[in-house]
Amino acid sequence: MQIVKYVFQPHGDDRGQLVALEEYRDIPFEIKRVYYMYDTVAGVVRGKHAHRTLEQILVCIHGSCKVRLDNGYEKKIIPLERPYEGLYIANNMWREMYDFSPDAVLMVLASDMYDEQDYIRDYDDFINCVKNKSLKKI
Ligand code: T46
Repeated sequence: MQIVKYVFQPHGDDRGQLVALEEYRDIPFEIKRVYYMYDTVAGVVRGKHAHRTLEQILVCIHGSCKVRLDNGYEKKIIPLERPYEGLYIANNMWREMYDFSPDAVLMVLASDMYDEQDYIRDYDDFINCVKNKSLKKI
């Protein structure tokens, strides 16, 4: 599984750092939605779903967390601990976010509006979906 991590350009000077994200320039899709999570309770695992079409970039802009990605064949764990790094998550990818530091703020840039129909929340459904898609490719 190929992990796509973007390293954004920090514009630093003697006042501190600033990162700017522009669609199609720094982010490979039109940004239709931004959301973020914070005050995540210790030990919690968020996500536990895949998306049919949605693409996203996750940036832990404060603190740290880990993301487990699963494409149905392979799993990888990616630590997010720098405010200038973004993890790209394509569609049809099971994701779990966990190990949040108490001060973690995880920001997500999304390619589309919120749509519950786009979620695959059952792991067996996700596996069936992935396997059916690779069968169609043959
Ligand atoms: C994802 C991971 C990385 C909204 O009303 N609008 C929104 O745009 C979002 C994202 C959520 N919500 C509501 C729906 C739920 O009542 O906020 C509540 C928590 O959402 P959810 O349980 O889906 O949050 P996570 O952290 O499990 O997953 C989220 C995104 O939903 C998901 O697309 O990929 O972050």
